[in-house]
Amino acid sequence: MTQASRNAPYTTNNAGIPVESDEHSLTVGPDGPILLQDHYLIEKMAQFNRERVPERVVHAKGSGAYGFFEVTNDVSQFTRADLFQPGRRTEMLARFSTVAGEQGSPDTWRDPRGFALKFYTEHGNYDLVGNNTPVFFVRDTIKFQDFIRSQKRSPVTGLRDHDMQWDFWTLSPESAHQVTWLMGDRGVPKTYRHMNGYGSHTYMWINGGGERFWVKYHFKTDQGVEFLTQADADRLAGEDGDAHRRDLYGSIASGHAPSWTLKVQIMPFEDAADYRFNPFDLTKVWPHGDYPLIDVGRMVLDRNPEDYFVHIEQAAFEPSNMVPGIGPSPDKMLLGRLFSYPDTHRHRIGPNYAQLPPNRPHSPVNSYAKDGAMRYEPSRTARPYAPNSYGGPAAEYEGRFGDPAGWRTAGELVREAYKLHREDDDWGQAGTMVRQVLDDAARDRLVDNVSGHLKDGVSRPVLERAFQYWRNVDKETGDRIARSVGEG
Ligand code: HDE
Repeated sequence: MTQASRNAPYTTNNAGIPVESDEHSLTVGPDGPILLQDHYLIEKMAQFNRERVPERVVHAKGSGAYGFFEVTNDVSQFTRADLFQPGRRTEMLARFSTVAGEQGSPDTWRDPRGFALKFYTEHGNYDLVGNNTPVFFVRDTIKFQDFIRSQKRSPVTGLRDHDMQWDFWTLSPESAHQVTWLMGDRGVPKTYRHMNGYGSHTYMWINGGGERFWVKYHFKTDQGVEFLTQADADRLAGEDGDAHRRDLYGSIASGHAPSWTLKVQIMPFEDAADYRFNPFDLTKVWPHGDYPLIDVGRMVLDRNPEDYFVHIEQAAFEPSNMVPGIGPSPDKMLLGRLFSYPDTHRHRIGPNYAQLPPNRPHSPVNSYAKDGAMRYEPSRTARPYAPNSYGGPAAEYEGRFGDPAGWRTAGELVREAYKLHREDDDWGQAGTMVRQVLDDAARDRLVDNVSGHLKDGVSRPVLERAFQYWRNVDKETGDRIARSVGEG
C-alpha cells in the first residue's frame, strides 16, 4: 500500500526530511551489506536506545490527567492565593501513583497512593504533592531514604522483602499511624477515582492583610471511597497490572470526569504552640472536632494527556512551588521535600524541565535563568543579570504580592526529636483509628491483611516486635494478629 493510497502524512526523519522506506535498510544490491550512509536507519536505532529517562526513584508507576479547579466557597479571609479567590477557575494537572513499585509494577499493590497536583495559577505554578493518606511513616526527612529502601527490593535477592519492611517499621514506632492506614482498606483503593487526597503536611496560608494561618488540605472524592480486598488486589495484579491507569483514562475518555471536593482545616497561627498534638508532626492528624472542615472548591479531571511520556512521565511536581498567599510550615518532612523534588527533576529530566509542556507555567516567566541543555524558551532580557538599568525584571515582592510566608524562630543547633506536645505519642492516634474509626468488618480486614503480610517471610525476632507494635496500637488487635500468625 502506498502512502498516497492511505491518505496518511508522509514519514520524515527527525529533521523533517521525507524518508523512502520503513521496511528496507540501504544496502549494496538487495543482498549486499548495509551502508553507514543510511542516516535514517541510524537515527531510528539511536533514538530508540535513548527513549528512557530514569524512572522516579519513588512513585515510578502512575497515571495522570488534566482538568480544572473552581472555587465554590469564599476563603479569602484566610488566603490571598489567586487560585482560591471567589469565582476563580484554574487549569491543573494531577498525577496519581503508587510509592514503592517500579514503572512496570501492578497498580493494585498495597501502598499509599501519590496525589500530586499542579495548578497553573495567575502567579505561577502551585504544586500540592500529597498522598491518599493524611499522615506519613516518619516525621524527619533524614529517615525517608532509609524508609523507602526498606520497602523496595533487597540488594541481595533483588526481591521485595516483608522482613525488611517490618524490621524498619517495628524499629520506627512513629510509623504506626500510617501503617494502620496502609494495612487497612485505604491501602488498595478500588481505582484512583475512589480515593481521597491529602496535602498531609501542615502548610501556611496568608491573607491580604498579612494574617497567617496553618492549613491542612482534604480532597474528598465525589465518587465515594471504595477499596479492593487483598484477594481482589492480588487477582487484579495478575490479570491487569494497569487496572487503575486503564480506569482513569477510560472514564475520562468516555466523558465521566472524576471530581473531588476540596475542604481545609484552618488553625489560627497562635494555636500551634499550645495545641495538644504537635501540629507540624506529619504522623499526626488534627481531629476534625478541633478544627472542622471548611469547603473551598472542586477539582475536575476532564482531559487525558495527548502523549503519556511528554505530559505524565516528564511531569515535575515540587512542594517548593508555593505561590503568594501560601507557604511552608516547620514540618521537618515538608522542609526536606522543598529541596528534594527540584533536585530529582534536574537529575531525571534536565535543568530546563520547567519549560516542558506539563511544567510550563501559564503565567509569564521573567526569570534570569538562561542556557543549559535543551533550553527552549528565549531569555526575557538582553541583560542577563540583576540589578540592571535596562528594564530587566526586578523583584518587587513586598509591593504587590503581600507578606511572604515566614515565622519567628530561635535556638541552638541540635539533632533532636520534636518537643512533645501534651498528647503526642506514637500509638495514640493509630489506636483511636482502630477503635473509633474502623467498624468491625474493617478491623477484621486489617487483622487479616497484617497477619497475611507477617506470615509471608517475616523472621521470628521481627515477628515478636510486630506483635508488640500492634499491641501498642490496640491490645486486642495485637493479640488477634499474634494468634493468627502463631505466637512463638
Ligand atoms: Fe515524595 N518524593 N518525598 N512524598 N512524593 C518524590 O520526587 C521525598 C513524601 C510524593 O507524581 C520524588 O519526582 C522526600 C511525602 C508524591 O511525580 C522525590 C520525602 C509525601 C510523589 C521525593 C518525601 C510524598 C513523590 C521522587 C521525605 C506525601 C510523586 C520522584 C521528606 C505528602 C510525584 C519525584 C509525581 C515523589 C522526595 C515524602 C508524596 C525523591 C525527601 C510525605 C505524590 O523527590
